[in-house]
Amino acid sequence: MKKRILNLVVASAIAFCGVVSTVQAADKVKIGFLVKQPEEPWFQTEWRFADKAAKDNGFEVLKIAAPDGERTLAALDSLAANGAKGFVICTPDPRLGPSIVAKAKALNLKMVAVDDRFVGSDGKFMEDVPYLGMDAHAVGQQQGKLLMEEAKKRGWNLAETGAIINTFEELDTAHQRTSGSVESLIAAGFPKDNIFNAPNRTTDIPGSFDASNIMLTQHPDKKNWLVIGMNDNAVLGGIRATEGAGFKAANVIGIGINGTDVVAELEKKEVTGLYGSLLLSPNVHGYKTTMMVYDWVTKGVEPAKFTPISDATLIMRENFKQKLTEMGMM
Ligand code: FCA
Repeated sequence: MKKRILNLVVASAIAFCGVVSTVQAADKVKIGFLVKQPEEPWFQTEWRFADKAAKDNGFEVLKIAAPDGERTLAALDSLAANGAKGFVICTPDPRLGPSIVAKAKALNLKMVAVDDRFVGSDGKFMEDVPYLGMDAHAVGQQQGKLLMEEAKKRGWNLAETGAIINTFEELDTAHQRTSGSVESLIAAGFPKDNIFNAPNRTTDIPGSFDASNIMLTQHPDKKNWLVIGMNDNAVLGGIRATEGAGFKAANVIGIGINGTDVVAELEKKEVTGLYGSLLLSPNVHGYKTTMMVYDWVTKGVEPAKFTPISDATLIMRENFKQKLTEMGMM
């Protein structure tokens, strides 16, 4: 009998705890984190650190894929319906800015843009929307400078060297990076006539592979290639294209941007044309933007309109594991 009563007490205690924890979960502040390319390790890393911010501070992050305008706007409705108070977004298209702002206002959601800055109907940045991003031009300049240093180290004849520039002009951050890179090439004495723009249709490996491939076919006289692009995938596609065209790793130098999306490449047994990547701070991008929204909705602290993040570290085969581990990303 005693045992039965004890069991009953334990059971009701468990049930009570269950109710309490459900209530707590329902009460937790919810914040959305929408990204344009959830398959990219860059965005997965941002998500991971957004989750860390939530765990450290006892709130919840709703991670949502937003690959196009329709799904982005629908996601905002469902965020509001789920009781979210705000969101961070890397938009699939900066020109969606005005519709996203209007929808967020109507649903009473606070928002911070990350990585890709909103562009208004006048073609100018929507500077009223809080934004966190990197100094894209400076990072591009660094990419070009490092590529030239490595080409010089290899003793390449620049007259026989081509540079493929994987461009994506409709995205400002991409334009800033690739134009910065080209500036550095020219400043370091790279022949202008050997710089070939390869407009990418999509910002992924197939997009840069196709565009780079066309350039390689059009310039069969070049013996060496520099591969440039706005991020790791834009460079990786170019590297794959040089391999397809029969170039050896010794005749190709590519340096990515992001650092998150080259781990598998740098782990390959055989050295490839990908020399390294400029590792940015997706940990900071993910954690900080999430906290900006959280502090805004819970404490009324309005975030700065522009938060620049400027660190970029060159990672290569020799140091990538150590650097990524140091930053909690391995
Ligand atoms: C853009 C790119 C991402 C990353 C980010 C900082 O959104 O698409 O790969 O480089 O900027």
